[in-house]
Amino acid sequence: MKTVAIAVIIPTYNESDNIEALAKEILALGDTTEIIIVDDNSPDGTGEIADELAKAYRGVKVIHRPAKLGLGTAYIAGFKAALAWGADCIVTMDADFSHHPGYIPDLVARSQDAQLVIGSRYVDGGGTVNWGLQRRILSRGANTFARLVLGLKVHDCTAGFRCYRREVLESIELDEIFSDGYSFLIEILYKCQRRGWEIGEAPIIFEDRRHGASKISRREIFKALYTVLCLGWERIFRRG
Ligand SMILES: Nc1nc2c(ncn2[C@@H]2O[C@H](COP(=O)(O)OP(=O)(O)OP(=O)(O)O)[C@@H](O)[C@H]2O)c(=O)[nH]1
Ligand SMILES: [Mg+2]
Repeated sequence: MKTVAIAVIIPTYNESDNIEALAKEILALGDTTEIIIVDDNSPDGTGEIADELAKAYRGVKVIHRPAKLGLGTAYIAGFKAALAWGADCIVTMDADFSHHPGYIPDLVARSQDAQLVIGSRYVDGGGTVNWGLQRRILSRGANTFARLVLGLKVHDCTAGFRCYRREVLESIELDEIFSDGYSFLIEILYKCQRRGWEIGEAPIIFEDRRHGASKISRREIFKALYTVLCLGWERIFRRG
């Protein structure tokens, strides 16, 4: 079988306690994997740690951006670099160990049958641990809302642990995506479904972050709500 070139994109903002251990676990998965860290000038020195990793390991690349420009645009920068590098599969994941690297081989294997595979908390065998009631309600509510308004078929629309086949990203005008933050995940999923790509879900257990603080603000939640409503509006007027 042809070897699959895998790029793993990790957006980081203040992940100095996580990034080194995570990168080492991913590198241990095999030498066809390239890690692309997209750091937004983290004040805690994550970018410098990433540079050290890039010096020590051929499979690590770093994209430095001047300031916190948002999760969505960080993914886009990573996607462009991964496509230019020649990746067949592009995996996205958080830096905080909520997305365990041990699931990467399963996501990649399933991407032979579905062009986009979501590491899903909301299918049989998936779930969350150490999540408070408020967090559970927020996540479930966001998913139900996005599914209803946009007709999304997958059960975990806000998951950041994904494996995209190269052709999926090539089919989307990345620069036309208007979400710069967390709602990027819903917007690109919606575009993938509209393009007719096969989208699968693989169960994952999502663990609360090991170190550091969450970057989801109230503002990001309202922006996500707004994005879903805008896309829903567009869906009504551009049916089909
Ligand atoms: N480059 C970049 N990375 C970001 C930005 N915002 C968040 N991140 C990273 O994106 C990933 C997801 O952010 P988190 O704060 O962990 O969000 P979350 O996992 O949905 O929330 P928690 O469960 O509370 O951790 C982490 O690796 C962050 O460091 C950003 O503006 N720029
Ligand atoms: Mg997280």
